[in-house]
Amino acid sequence: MSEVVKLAVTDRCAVVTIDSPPVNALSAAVRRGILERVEAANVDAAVDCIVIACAGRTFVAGADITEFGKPPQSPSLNEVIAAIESCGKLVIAAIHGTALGGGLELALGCHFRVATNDAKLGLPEVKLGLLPGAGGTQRLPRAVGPEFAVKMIVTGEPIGAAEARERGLIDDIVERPADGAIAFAKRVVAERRPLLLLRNDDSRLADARADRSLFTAAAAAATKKARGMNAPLACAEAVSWTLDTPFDDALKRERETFLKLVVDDQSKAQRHAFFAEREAVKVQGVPVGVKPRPVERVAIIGAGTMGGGIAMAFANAGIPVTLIETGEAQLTRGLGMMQKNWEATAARGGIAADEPGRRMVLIDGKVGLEHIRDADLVIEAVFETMAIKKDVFTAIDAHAKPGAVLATNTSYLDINEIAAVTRRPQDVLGMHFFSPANIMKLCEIVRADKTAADALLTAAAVAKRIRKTPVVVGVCHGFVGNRMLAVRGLQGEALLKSGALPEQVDAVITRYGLPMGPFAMGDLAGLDIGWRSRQDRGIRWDIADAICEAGRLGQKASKGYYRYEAGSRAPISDPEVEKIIDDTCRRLGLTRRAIDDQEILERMIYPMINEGARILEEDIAARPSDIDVIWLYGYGWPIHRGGPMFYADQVGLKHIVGRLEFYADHLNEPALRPAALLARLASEGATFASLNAAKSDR
Ligand code: T1G
Repeated sequence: MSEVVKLAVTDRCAVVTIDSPPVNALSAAVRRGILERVEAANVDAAVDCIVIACAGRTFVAGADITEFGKPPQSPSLNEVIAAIESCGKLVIAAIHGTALGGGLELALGCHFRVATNDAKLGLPEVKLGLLPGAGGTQRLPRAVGPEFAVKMIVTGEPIGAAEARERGLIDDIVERPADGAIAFAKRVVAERRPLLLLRNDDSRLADARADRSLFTAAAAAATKKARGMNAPLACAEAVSWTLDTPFDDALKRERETFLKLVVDDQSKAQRHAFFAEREAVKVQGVPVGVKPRPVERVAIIGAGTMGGGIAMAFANAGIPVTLIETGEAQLTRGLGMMQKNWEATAARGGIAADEPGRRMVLIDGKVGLEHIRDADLVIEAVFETMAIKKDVFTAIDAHAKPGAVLATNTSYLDINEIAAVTRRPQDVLGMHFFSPANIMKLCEIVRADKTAADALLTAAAVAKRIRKTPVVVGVCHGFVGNRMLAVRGLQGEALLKSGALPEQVDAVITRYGLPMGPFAMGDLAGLDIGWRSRQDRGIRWDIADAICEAGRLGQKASKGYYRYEAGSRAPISDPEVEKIIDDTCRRLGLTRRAIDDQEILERMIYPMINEGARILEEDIAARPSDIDVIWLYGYGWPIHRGGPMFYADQVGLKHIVGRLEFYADHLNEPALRPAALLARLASEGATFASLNAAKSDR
């Protein structure tokens, strides 16, 4: 009998307990175990009802994602659920933690569901480029109605127990899952309530079948943000079958659609992203037994856009913050921005109306660096010049208590140089947040040469506490993300010289799936930032500099690579820009030519992949999948493309090497010559994924 699924009979109730850590995923062994146990309980005369429960921290968190793409093993989840539905006894699911994907589908196959108050219930398959493949698209609408079901399934967002009961997804909220389920089952038997299966209950579909418009509107609203992804549309279509297709036919079509999506590149990319994120948080190269330092109080220096956003991220996680500025005026402005942001979120219903006040209370605004003395973690977010950073770190060193972790939010600068101005470089590292820092999920944790292992673990642990994804990287100019961004920027400049226009390049990049192209993004951030940084380093980008010299600094000047109407952020092509490009190229003796979209895509993305390979060669990133996580959560890389290094494997490294060599020769750009690692992997027929596997404990 199964080891991962146990059976115990109490008071004529069979409790089937799944015990397969860490999240009771429905592996083949678990599916077999449930089937065995349910069949055994069904024929046991001493049993009246069956409870499906889980041991450990959560109910079933879904199918076992590691099994996807491998030969299917029976029984399938549909077979397990069919066995539950055809068993003649009352079956009830006892939920705690999360009931997700196949886990919720299993529960939807039961007659009743109870859950603990903190439970979360959802069908997140769409986040893996899939749709629920074991009846979720047909049973959930019968539980909560098709309009709400399509929203849950297309967004993949879970709901809490209270809302689940209110909407009819669960029948009751209980203290202790199994005991509560047994008590509920006893009441059902005592009250002789009918044992109705969702597959046979179309009562919640009647309105939508009578008037389809509500459902159509809900499906349209839910799929609005599909942006080139197949799964959201497939999910909405499957739910629509509840309105016009018999249950078993729809179940069959759902399965066929699932099998199509599971082999699709988009789902492979999204499954890669799922595991890449979980690998990234595992800090490499830390001796066993090293523990993070305790962090209760945090001080943030600078209440500007970044400092304010970082402080909000801490307060959002309930962690008190001392926010330090050089003067009252700056402090008041910073605090005002934060209050306004939270109030805007509350106005949109993103947080409760009283939350802005509650979170502002956690922010203690101060003027003067002496106020960092009690902090366990100090995060500096001041102006991005080395001189100012060094001054501030000298002062931090004077005031911070021994053992405090000292982090800089620099986006580019050499953290070894910053650490060297302190007497405790072992406590110094980078915590590079992304704007807006209260929203963006990524935090690059930059390990400097002398950073202590426990300081590193402390920063990673704090990042997770404020719901960020920490990725550890090494010190170089721009670390991982911005270093690759600079290479893309350089190619953007080169493409304009070759003959492309900003709007053509941006269109290719947004069609690929990124939220914005490089030129519109430059205009949003302000072109003077890059211009100043190039001047500091004595670098000239002819066209970009000419645009700035013409006073076109971006949205803040109502013109940059595009022009902007007053009060609008919509980029408008401007013939003036084409003239600047033409004049600059004529002055440089360059002839521009027609450029097709494929060349633009290759010259935008392949050099980034090449730089990614160099970053791996230099151990600035530990794994190719870390680079993917950085681009997915820091730069809006489309999740259904998996990240630049995953994409490289899909395109084929040999092809990319060939194209880079072609461009290096024809554009006379030695920098495009393939990196040694990339060339080696390509010649060996190997992949970046093989490097991930080598570094993973999976
Ligand atoms: N399969 C395999 N491994 C899983 C897993 C799963 N479903 N869920 C988590 N893990 C591993 C994870 O890789 C990590 O491993 C460890 O468990 C802890 O996870 C038929 C098709 C449940 C909210 O999409 O959202 O059902 O790194 O670090 O932060 O229709 O895990 O330690 O080696 O994330 O506390 C649908 C996926 C599947 C839910 C817990 N289900 N999981 O979060 O821990 S498709 C999902 C989560 C499906 C059916 C279809 C989260 C969590 P390691 P963790 P956490």
